Amino acid sequence: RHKFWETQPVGQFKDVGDTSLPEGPIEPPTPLSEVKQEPYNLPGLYEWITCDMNTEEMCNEVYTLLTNNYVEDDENMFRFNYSKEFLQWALRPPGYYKSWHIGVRVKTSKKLVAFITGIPAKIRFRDDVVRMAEINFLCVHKKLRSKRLAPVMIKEVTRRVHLENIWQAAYTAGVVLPTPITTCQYWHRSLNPKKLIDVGFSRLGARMTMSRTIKLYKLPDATLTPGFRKMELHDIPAVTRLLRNYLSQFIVAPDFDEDDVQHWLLPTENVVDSYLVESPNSHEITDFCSFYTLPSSILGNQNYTTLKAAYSYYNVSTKTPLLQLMNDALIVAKQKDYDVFNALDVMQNESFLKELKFGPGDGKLHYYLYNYRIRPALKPSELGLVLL
Ligand code: YNC
Ligand code: MG
Repeated sequence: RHKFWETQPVGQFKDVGDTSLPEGPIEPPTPLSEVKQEPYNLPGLYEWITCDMNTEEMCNEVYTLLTNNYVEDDENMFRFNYSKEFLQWALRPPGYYKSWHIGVRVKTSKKLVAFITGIPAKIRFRDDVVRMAEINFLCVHKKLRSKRLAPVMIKEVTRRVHLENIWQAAYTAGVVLPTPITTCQYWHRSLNPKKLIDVGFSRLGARMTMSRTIKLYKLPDATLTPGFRKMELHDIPAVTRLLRNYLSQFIVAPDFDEDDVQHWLLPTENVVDSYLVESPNSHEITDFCSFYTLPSSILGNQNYTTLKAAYSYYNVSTKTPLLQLMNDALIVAKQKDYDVFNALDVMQNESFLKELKFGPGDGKLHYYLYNYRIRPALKPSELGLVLL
């Protein structure tokens, strides 16, 4: 059934429930001298390129490919519209490898028609911290689909990851592949219900009018928690301590150091927003919340072209109840004119979703590890990892 995935070192469906298989790497690393030195073969009309995401031109080309060809919902009403600033942030974390930003061009026209990326990350599974690649932005132009280009893209990024002596990877997908470590659900909290209904993102509930719906989702004009403020550069050590301690309770989570926190959590306009609670008396940093900005193009609507969405990222509560913290996150997102606030049911998110009027979405998100077996599958609440 999965002609490609059956050949890869991933948990296979036939092995689900086989308790004799050990957790950890499925295949041992091979000596670097045995890693294939030349790129995989592409069909003759195409060529590999390494994408330099530092240049404006390359960013524009990648942005255009993804804007027109990346992930859509099941009904093809919306398509992710990652901004250029977001792509530069997502693809250039501390220690990134340019060689892991891989494009495929048409030889004659030079048009970019496919893309896949990796970034380095340290991911902890139970007590073991493993150097991994996080694989994202796999995209094949709509006109080149179903030609088995994706397996070549995946093999090529794997080869380039191996060349850096890294043998494991983490990735998410909306499709079921062999085999998810967990399956999460998206939840959506309307901030601008009228627009969401107008564009077909949500529907007016039974026995609901538009004015009752608007009232239902209304939020205070200002945040409620004393000491709630935007994260700043000098907060990095305190936020790193808070986050490391919090993430230690999950079975799978990133192992962030201060450089990672600076990159992934220090606010970047229209990319990532982070807030914290500084105790008005002790000045201690007790709580933290963050979200990233990922708009979607609205396909074929007369009145609107983009949906402005915030995605819950990492949140930590020690003193302020998580529910109250996330209510303040909703309030700032509303102030900043987001239409919807999305969250997965990972970490402790279940504790606030229903009460804060999030509704379940129809999309599922499956999490995977490459060349690393874990048994049995996790509950979403045991996962402390959010990929972009
Ligand atoms: C997918 N999303 O099952 P089998 S998520 C992985 N992730 O193989 P073809 C996928 N594999 O089943 P198309 C996949 N989608 O026969 C499909 N596949 O074994 C598998 N969409 O290839 C599929 N972006 O080229 C099948 O299919 C084989 O032309 C079929 O291309 C697929 O970024 C795709 O959803 C997704 O652009 C590129 O549909 C195309 O359809 C497309 O004939 C819209 O491929 C955008 C979209 C995916 C977003 C993402 C994570 C990707 C993870 C890749 C796996 C990484 C493994 C770890 C590598 C490093 C290892 C180290 C160390
Ligand atoms: Mg193809």
